[in-house]
Amino acid sequence: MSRYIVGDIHGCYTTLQSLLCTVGFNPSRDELWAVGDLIGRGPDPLRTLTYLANLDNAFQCTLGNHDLHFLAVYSGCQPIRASHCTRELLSAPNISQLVGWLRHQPLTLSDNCNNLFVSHAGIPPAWNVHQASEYASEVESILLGSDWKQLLMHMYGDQPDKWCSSLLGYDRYRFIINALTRMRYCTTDGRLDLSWKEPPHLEVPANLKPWYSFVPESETTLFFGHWAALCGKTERNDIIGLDTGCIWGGPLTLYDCDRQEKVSVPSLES
Ligand SMILES: [Mn+2]
Repeated sequence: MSRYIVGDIHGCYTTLQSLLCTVGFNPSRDELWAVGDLIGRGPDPLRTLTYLANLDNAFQCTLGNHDLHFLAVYSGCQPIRASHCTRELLSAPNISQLVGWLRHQPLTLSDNCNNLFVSHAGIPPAWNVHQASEYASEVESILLGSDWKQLLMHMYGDQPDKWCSSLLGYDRYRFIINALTRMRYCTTDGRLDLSWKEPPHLEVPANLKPWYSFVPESETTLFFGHWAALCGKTERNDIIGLDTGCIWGGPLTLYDCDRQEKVSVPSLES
């Protein structure tokens, strides 16, 4: 059994197949994990979701901001945007099964035996990986329950930007979702900055640092996607960025957990 963790797929089905073929992925033997943003902007969301859902137990993922946004569009909380390329998916005959499957996906994944942790964006300064999983599960249970559409309706917005364990209701869930699916930079006083997207080697305001620079070194390896402009470069061996911007013409990348190395293929989407 091999485990592979793939970066942001964004509906790039053809490139995904090329990458899985390159590493010899076999769903009857191997496991595929994904950091989220399975769909959104890319050309083949229907084929991508159908393929991944049909992998059954051979596949696990964390939800990304685009996956949650798609659920919000499906449930009527947000308008359809042509640039997100989800119109065909919304009218697919199997859409209610696919939406049900998506709602069952978590915001974090971990393997405590192998010290692996995955979330779409990372973890904010105030949390360790155990807290991140615990807070994620609060949102996951709402997403599975009867109030899931209300959650999606209230998830938009950048506030509150600082964690406090006494946060309640949609403010609490919004912070958890923003931290785990949208964060890139945090301020030196521990707030999420959800506006700055440039990579850290370019000029960045002095009070902003990439979220991972607040993470103490530990035995756990953190995997994330979301930040295409980083091209996977974090300067940390224990923090592995996997979004290499497939949707912007860059490669699609996965991490081979056995060999402990990244494998990339060029984008095949037009
Ligand atoms: Mn994202």
